[in-house]
Amino acid sequence: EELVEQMMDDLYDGLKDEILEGVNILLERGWTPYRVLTESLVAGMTIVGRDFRDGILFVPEVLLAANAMKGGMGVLRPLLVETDAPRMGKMVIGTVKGDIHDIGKNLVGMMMEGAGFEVVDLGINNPVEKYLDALVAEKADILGMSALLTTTMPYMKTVIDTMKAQGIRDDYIVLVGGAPLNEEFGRSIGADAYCRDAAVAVETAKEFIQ
Ligand code: B1M
Repeated sequence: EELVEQMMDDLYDGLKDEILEGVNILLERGWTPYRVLTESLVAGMTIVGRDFRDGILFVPEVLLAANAMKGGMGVLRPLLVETDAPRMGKMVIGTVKGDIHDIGKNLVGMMMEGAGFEVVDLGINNPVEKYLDALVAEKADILGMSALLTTTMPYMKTVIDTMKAQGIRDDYIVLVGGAPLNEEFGRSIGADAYCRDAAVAVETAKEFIQ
């Protein structure tokens, strides 16, 4: 698809208006919001990530790409969260302390809402107290934590260990995700599950909530 190729270039170049236009055109062509999301925006960001890693792109360019991606997600959001699915449960989600990456977390939040979950988004850079206060105040069923850095992912263990120390670990389903994690890491820190992507997060949450 030519337009999708173009959109990947536009995302790479951080062209938000062009991304908004592309998203709308794909929707008009009958693409599902999820397909637009994964095949144009997420795929485009993967290329940005590769060139960021290889030192071809730098933080300012990646910020622009992230901003363009968020613009596109803004168009898709109402479509993804619109649902007549029965109410499933409540999730508190946030990116861990020291980490400001939020695109993946936002995406998980949207997909969870679309599946009928209520989502409380704590944003980025969350210390353990923020998670625990929100879980209690919101009477949540699920804690979702996101980390994109190898240096911040260990903080997930800090949160789970604090929950254990307070005797509340088993009151919640704890799901973790983010690019540098894997199943083994999830197990080792005592999470209930590692979720590879937003779709897996939804499926996993549904399994646990039943
Ligand atoms: Co950053 N960054 N970044 N960055 N950045 C990465 C993560 C990196 C892998 C890039 C690279 O080198 N290849 C690298 C980490 C290396 C490492 O730790 N091993 C990196 C680095 C080094 C950094 C800085 C340190 C750079 C610097 O300053 N020198 C810095 C750190 C800032 C900080 O957090 N303290 C930094 C900054 C930034 C920007 C601000 C420029 C920007 C973030 C903008 C924003 O989020 N608002 C940014 C971006 C955009 C990236 C990449 C390119 C893309 C991340 C992204 O949005 N992906 C990223 C490269 C990469 O990941 N390959 C990179 C798209 C998103 C849809 O995928 O987030 O993986 P993802 O989410 C997926 C799944 O992981 C999963 O579902 C999502 C949807 O399918 N998932 C969950 C995620 N969270 C979940 C939670 C769940 C369940 C599933 O809970 C239940």
